[in-house]
Amino acid sequence: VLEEQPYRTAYHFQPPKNWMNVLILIHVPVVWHVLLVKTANDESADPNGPMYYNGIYHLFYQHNPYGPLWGNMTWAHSISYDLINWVHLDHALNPIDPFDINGCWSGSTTILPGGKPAILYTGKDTENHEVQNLAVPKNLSDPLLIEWVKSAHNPIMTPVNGIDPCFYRDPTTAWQGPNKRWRVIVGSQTDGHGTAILYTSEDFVNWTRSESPLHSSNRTGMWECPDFYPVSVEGNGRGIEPKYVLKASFNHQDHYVIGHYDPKTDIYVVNTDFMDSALQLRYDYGKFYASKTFLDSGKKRRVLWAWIEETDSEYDDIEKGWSGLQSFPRTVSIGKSGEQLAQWPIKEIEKLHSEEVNIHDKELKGGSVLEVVGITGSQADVEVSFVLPKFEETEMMEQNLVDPQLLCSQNQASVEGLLGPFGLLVLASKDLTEQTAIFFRIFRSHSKYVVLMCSDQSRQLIQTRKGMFSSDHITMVLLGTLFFFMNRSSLRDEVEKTTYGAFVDVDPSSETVSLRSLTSALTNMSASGLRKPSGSQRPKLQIDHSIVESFGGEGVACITARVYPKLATGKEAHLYAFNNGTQSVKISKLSAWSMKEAQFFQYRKEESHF
Ligand code: DQQ
Repeated sequence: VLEEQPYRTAYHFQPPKNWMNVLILIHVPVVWHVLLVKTANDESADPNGPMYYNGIYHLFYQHNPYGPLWGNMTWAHSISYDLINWVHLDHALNPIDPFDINGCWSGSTTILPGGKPAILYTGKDTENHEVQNLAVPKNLSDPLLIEWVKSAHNPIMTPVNGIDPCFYRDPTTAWQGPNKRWRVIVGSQTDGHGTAILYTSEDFVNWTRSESPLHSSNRTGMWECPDFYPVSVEGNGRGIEPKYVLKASFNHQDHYVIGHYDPKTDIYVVNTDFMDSALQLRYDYGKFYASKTFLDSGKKRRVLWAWIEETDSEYDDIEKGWSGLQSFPRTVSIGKSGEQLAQWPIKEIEKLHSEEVNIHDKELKGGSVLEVVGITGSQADVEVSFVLPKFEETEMMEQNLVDPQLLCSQNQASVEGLLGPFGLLVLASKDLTEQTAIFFRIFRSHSKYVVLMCSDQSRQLIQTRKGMFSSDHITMVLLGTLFFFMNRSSLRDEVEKTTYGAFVDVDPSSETVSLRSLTSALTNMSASGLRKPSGSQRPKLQIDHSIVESFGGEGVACITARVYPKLATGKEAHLYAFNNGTQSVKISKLSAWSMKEAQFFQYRKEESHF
């Protein structure tokens, strides 16, 4: 399948497509036959209602069962014992009732007292108005919770009293306040500004709108798929003091704020509001949308999923017969600064590790490229730490803090600097005609250093003094300057090749924090007593055919990119480390693993003959 479908992933969650296989799942006390059947043309979008329930992980997601483009929104349902291997079940919610006939849109699950899960979701009703609905498992003794029934009370929340029926959706997981009343928020907009409308309820069926929203912001438009949850912070000897994260999806990006929430009064006060801070806190600075977290009570962690869109054309999606991936699940917790979240691929990723390659203490001179051989370049997990030399000077950043994406676009992997660009070339063809560069550059901005992380997929005419990538691609020489026409991530013209950027762990008030995460040599250079980075601070990358997820600075700066190489597919995909700065850098350690394929099965229940 991977040969016919070079962009299908091996370990990122996707709906079934052209899979044929047989599995027997024995589930005490029932014996199930599970067969894999052929299906075609699937679209998968927002993760919905992920939950951990009675030892099983459930993932629901926005799904078009009839085609590879958005439409006919249905809640597809898959289950897993390890968040790695999945069984696709029957759809949980189909758009067939007056209150959701035009689509079962996004929502969440809540586990009610007594261990009863409930789904709250948005229905597009007969008038195309957005309303909120309730569904519960048909049979709680079914360990897989395959069938769900919609409440006879639906819709249970409607767009009245000034709520725009076209901007009213995506209820969160509900939570109980000290008075035991349930609370839930619904994404909306008021006068064009993003709003989280707050509702409360005694019985989970009758909901009352609170006078004030939980939060709103006049710096954003409509909020889709809000998420609201506590994150624990170590107090100064006062134990654990939770902060609360509010995430909202807008502008094709997932932004979050951190603040204090008083469950008695439902007053939420944020540290810095959406779009206000120079950092503009986001889960991910690449493609990552409509995300949703859940509490994994088994492993005591919060896990984050997101919809990763295609960036090829709709025509390509129709050709491929599918579109949309789910991000690899990440743990999310508060970062060391207490001001940002840190994400990391869940530990279970190690189950898929196969061949391993290690490189230690390898100097990368300016202008050099080093191939990492011995692993599957199209399907890999990579961790690397770079050590910089002692340095006196580096490039100045003109303004205090500018847009990192813009900085990355202007200073691509091939644009020589002093300290950087250095990093990895992934999904690269042997001759480097195709390559996606994940790299760092160090700038000085006034009295502090700033670490920029970029994911460079671009296709641009670029100018450089020296051509390190491929002399085949020199298109002209003008006044001693070389001009290169770089296709970078793909020779294909019709795919989007946006360059993404993020500042790594920058805390404008503390140089220590901003530099800690990258290298120990940076540590040496500073007299401010910076700590040596631990293993987990090493940048990490997950490569899976058409997706690259990169984690910098202990996971406070993450960038996900979709890449559609023409040459660098399957066995032709290579991995390189590179340095295109004038100063040498050292790889103190690089570990890379080929990744095995995760198993995906389609469930079909049959009469048992056992
Ligand atoms: N997708 C759903 C909506 C949500 C949007 C519809 C976000 O409920 O707001 O498929 O991608």
